Amino acid sequence: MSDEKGKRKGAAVKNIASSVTPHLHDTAPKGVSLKPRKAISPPGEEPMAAGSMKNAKATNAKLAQLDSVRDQPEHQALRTNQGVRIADNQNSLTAGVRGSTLLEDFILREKITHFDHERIPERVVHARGAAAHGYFQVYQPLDSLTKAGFLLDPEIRTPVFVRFSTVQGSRGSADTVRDIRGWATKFYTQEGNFDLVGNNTPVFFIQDAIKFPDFVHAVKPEPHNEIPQGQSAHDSFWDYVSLQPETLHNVMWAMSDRGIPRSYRMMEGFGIHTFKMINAQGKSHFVRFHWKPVCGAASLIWDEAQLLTGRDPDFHRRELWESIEAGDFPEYELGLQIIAEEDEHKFDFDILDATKLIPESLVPVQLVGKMILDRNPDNYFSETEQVAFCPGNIVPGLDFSDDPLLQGRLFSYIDTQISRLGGANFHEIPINKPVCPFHNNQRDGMHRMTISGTANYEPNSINNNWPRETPVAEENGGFSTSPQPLAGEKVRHRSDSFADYYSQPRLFWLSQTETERDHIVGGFSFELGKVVRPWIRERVVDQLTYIDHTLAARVAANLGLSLTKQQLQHALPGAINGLQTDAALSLYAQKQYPVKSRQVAILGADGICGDSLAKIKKLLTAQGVHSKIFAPHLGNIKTLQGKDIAVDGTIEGNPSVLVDAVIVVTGKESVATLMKNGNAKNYLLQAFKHLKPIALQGDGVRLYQSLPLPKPDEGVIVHDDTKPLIQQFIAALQKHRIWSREPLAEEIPG
Ligand code: HDE
Repeated sequence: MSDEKGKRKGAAVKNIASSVTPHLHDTAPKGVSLKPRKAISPPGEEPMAAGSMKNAKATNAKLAQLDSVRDQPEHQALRTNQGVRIADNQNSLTAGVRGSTLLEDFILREKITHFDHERIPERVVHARGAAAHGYFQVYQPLDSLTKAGFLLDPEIRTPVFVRFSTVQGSRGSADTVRDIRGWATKFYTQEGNFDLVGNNTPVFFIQDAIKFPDFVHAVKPEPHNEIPQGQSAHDSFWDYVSLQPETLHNVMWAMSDRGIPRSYRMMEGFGIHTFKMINAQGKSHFVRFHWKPVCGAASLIWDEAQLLTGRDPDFHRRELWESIEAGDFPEYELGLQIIAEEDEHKFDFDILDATKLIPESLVPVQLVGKMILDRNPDNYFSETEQVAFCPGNIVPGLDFSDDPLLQGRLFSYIDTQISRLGGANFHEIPINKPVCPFHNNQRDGMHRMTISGTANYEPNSINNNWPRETPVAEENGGFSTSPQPLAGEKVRHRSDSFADYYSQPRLFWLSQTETERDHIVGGFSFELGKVVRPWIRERVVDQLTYIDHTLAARVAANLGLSLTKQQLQHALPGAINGLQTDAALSLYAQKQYPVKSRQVAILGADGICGDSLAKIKKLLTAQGVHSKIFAPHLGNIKTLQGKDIAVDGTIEGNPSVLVDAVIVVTGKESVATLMKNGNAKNYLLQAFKHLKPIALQGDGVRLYQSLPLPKPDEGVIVHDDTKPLIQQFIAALQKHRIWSREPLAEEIPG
């Protein structure tokens, strides 16, 4: 074995199925980062102001490949698609100036005809999405697990293209609806494309692919009136849920705060299914894939999420776009749960069942690498819309499991691309092309780009039998499926090991903080409150009694239902492999957040103290916090010290739902103006209601005092001096939201 190979061996990844301590066996080298919070890139190294800057440093094999097809129209003549220079792009060819238009006007016909065909079908699910380019690097060689080249060498930066999405709504729907988020990553590896097509929940609604069309029909808007858009709060969805208890686990996640993420950079991601990794010696392990956001996972408040659908329907895609433009790149660590083949049956559930997660307390997530998104697409349609993901795109060293949901997906994605992207050659669309060479004997079809050679079959002697097969080998070998003995009768029968639908929803419920439980009850109550048919509401509540009696009783009370004695005696499921709770299932159980990338509004008007403002901005920037000055009008405001300061936007146009926290800077005249401004007053009312930190400097406290708000709490920082004010403000921002305020906040009108 060469030295290089010896080095690459690295730390062997052990089977940890029997371990109960999370995050102990991370393979990140010492000093790089084991925990997402430590891995955050220091603020201040990157530009902080959003502009239309393209990150010049962001380059990789995929971006270079795309450069060759990027249109560069500068200093170019306007021409037809046939290359003819156009002299007049304003007037059609007519018989006389007021006469009829002539059919011979090929310039008009070409332009209109192309326009007529600009639309392609949107995705049948996950239609609404936003994407970014970036790269992935493994921390240490994972050769004890896999022979996939991009996981063997920490020096290799593998280009990626990531598309985040909602599931239910159409392409123009709002970002902040309550829904599952899709999270699809295309790794352009040197051995071919690997697509990790996951969601922001670790489980799915159904166990078998044959149910997918029924499930999607039920969740999509109702067929008669196409209502509601981007939401599951309607009869057909809950009818399906009430009749198919296997949906309940993912429904619990969707009704929790996970259904309304703060941003795409603050979500966890999951490959959901069990996959396999195969090493060079042919040894196979089961794995589940995770993405851990370096900023920590956090969500919106439901009232805020609903307001945002109107105030800024593009809230998530804008945040992703602007932070990349500002050089504040979203970062995520790739995590693996690894299970030795011989441990497959050690669990109280079936690891092939996509409605079950593997609790992190049973199998810790090992952080093995990092993904950074550092470049926005140049064209939404060409890249984000035309990208075609498929869970069947894997590379040597990876393999599928027999999860029946996964098996169905392997077929569906290619099939849907053929109609969505107009034929079998969608792999030639630039965003979908691998960065490694690809040659085969597939030919022709709609929109073929490649000019193929003479021999289109194999074996052939015309072209000396090129392109040829590659034998399976430790390195750079052809793909081989991991051998697995199979036997059995052909049956249509769900395995009995898939039959328990209630234990994991209960584990999820019991693992939540009180605040999170309140939100889950709120989520169910809101959605079921929109259901028209009373028997559907009743059946869902009945299902909840098998998960937890308190949960069911609280939702029932909100719906004006009462549970029978018999319902309250429904037996509840027991622990899972001895586990009653798992801290990893809670968003807010143990968190202190990094503040980098957080958005803060600074309110002011003429007469603001310019010195304080400058100091505050400096202190925030040093922490990587983005701050913007909002005033009653655009243009400049005059400071106490007589200087003009440019404002970033109006208070009206940038309401508090767009930011994480708000600061009112001192200045008598400035604060007096704000006190007469309804939008400024509403700013503090809503920020308080949505549990956001509020900092009031000097005179700023008067704005707060003029409002019907309770006495300042731990999240309302009042101070004259800038330094302690911002220190305490940052400490409050690290909590994400001031949860202790929630009971009082509920009394503030929405
Ligand atoms: Fe998908 N899914 N899905 N899905 N899915 C699609 O493919 C499908 C499932 C996911 O940003 C479609 O190109 C079936 C699980 C994401 O372009 C379609 C089944 C998970 C995206 C399709 C599932 C996902 C899709 C629609 C059950 C998480 C968006 C358009 C057997 C692990 C990717 C398209 C993007 C998209 C089928 C279940 C995630 C129709 C049949 C489970 C993130 O092919």
